[in-house]
Amino acid sequence: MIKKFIFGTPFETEAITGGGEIPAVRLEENPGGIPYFSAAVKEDGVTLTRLMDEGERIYGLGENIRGINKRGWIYESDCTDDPIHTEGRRELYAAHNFFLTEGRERFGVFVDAPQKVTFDLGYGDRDQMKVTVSAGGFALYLLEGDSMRQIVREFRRAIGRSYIPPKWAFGYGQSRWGYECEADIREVVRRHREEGVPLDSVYLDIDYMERYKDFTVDQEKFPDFPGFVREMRQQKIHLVPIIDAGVKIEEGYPVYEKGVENGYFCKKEDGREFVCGVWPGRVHLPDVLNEKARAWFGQNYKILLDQGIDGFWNDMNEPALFYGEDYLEEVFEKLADYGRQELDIKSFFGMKNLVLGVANRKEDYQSFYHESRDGRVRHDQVHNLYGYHMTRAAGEAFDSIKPDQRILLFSRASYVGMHRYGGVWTGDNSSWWSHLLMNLQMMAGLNMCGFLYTGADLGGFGADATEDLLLRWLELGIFTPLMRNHSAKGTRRQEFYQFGHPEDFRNILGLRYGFLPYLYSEFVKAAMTDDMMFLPLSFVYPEDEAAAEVEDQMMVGESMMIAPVYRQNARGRYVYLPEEMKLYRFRSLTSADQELLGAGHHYVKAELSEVLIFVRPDHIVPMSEGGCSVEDIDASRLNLLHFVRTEGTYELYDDDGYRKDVDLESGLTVITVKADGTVSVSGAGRPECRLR
Ligand code: MIG
Repeated sequence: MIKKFIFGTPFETEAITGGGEIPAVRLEENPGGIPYFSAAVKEDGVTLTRLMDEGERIYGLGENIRGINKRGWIYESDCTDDPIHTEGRRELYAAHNFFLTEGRERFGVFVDAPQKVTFDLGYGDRDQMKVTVSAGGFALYLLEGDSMRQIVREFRRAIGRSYIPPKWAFGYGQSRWGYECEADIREVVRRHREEGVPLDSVYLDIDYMERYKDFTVDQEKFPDFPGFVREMRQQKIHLVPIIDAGVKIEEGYPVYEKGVENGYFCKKEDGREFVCGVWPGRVHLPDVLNEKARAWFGQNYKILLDQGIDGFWNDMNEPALFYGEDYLEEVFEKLADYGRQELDIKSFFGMKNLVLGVANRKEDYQSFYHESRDGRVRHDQVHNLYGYHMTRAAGEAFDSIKPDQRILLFSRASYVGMHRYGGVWTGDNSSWWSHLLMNLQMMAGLNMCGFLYTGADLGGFGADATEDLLLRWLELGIFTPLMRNHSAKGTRRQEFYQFGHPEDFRNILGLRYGFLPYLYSEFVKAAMTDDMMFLPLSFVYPEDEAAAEVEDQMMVGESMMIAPVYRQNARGRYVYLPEEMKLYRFRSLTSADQELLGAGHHYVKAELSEVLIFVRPDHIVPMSEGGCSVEDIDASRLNLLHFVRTEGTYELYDDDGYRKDVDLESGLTVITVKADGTVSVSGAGRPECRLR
């Protein structure tokens, strides 16, 4: 059951597809009409307040810091480029305004508002929930249902089907901000292939471009780019270039010139283009909220598609501003003043903060406009939609340019609705053990908000990784749909071959390719049925009070649970089993031991390069025999992990990995295992299945 409430004149975000059919109650006319909350309308926004009961738990809010249960902190939806993801942060790159609460009452809330929204979930007052939407109109949806999972499904149905990437995008990707030229990339590929460590993609960060200009390729570093893309494809490698939001201001650069000619960039109040600084130096921001500008920006991706590229990542689209040009001039004037003074404590910090304050400045976001379908709108009022519509620009263009082929696409900034066009990576995390755990915890919230194709920078982006951190992180990463090792310029390099034990990496990553049929099947099924692929234990075992408190384990699809090790020097960990399960402890794809564990708490051993999975009763996990790339996987021979007491059935989905018109029914193979060990297979494919 969905109920809709509106306040003022909400900006149409297009997060909800078909929202027009849901009758809406006007909050102004009926402020007491909203169940569960009391509403207070003030000039600077509307606050909804509600008393929580003691045991109430809150899930959702997508990409955010802290635990699976979000209670006890204050979160802000205000897409921000800030690479320090510590426990004190309130906002990251995304605005995922959906949460659900489970206590004496159970309901979901989606705040459809593109401006800043604050979710105080027991921060100001530990018993109170306060949702504040800053000035401007908004729509609010309340969802009720018999279970948390059902509420999520209902929400997901309302926001439309999640993006499905090509199958190769489930392979391992190696990335590094700092791969400069062909030779750097060849080296990455050669090392993986030589050591038999699987690899499907290498990412091109900003250095591939000519002076950081979108849709260009540096001719000196890549003299024959299409030829190089082909060479990589022959090695079964996909190159995935980055696209930044800002377009360099440079005479003779067609993207810039076309944009100016047609008025496709964001403008200031005086009608002149807003100028800010990002990697290319001075840039304009494409007005992706303007339909025509969006279509134009999207068509530019064709320049790279035509050279053989079939995947992209969109960056800096909060949008991140190193500085706004007008303000920078003021800053320089003030600095000149400081330069004439002898600095005391006050003036020194004044100067320091002045300089630090030029980036992502609130007033700069208030100084430019979009030409949306609903007319002119000031950026800060729709700030959280920018990354969404930039990615939508690409996604819509792909539909017209490549109607029959899935193109990989994911973004840094996002809003609910973007999940239909692409995935997200979770931005500039750090090589910290706490971020390994955070990666796991975020998965559920992201899934709830429609983001299924998602993952973190494995090994951590900022700071220096150690070998054990990377190994442990990959042991989680082999289950996340987006599986990419990425790191920042200036940090310790973290390709597997920077460390001394290639066999460990070969074994762990090899397992991903073993699990791939299952992971791909679970992913597509989740997308097609508006379901989650990563579920907190409490979503599957709602009656189990101990399961509700588990913050470091996750259900992955219908058959298995994972419990990664996220502490340095640990050689095992405690796990909680809501029911009896079969533990498979993998040392490699071909070597695993099995153990039956009863419901309850257990200490389980997990040496540094061992991967544990827990199979649920009467469930099956089909595994392939691996491969060094996704296309090498032999889907016709499967080994079944199984824990069958009476009978277990698994519906395995598979397809060619490219077709856009996914049809679940026609791609399903039904695999049944009986207690006596008989295996039967029917449906689409007829893989040869053996028990393991
Ligand atoms: O301000 O392109 O999150 O993945 O390597 C840094 C360089 C810009 C931020 C992205 C990161 C990428 C980096 N970018």
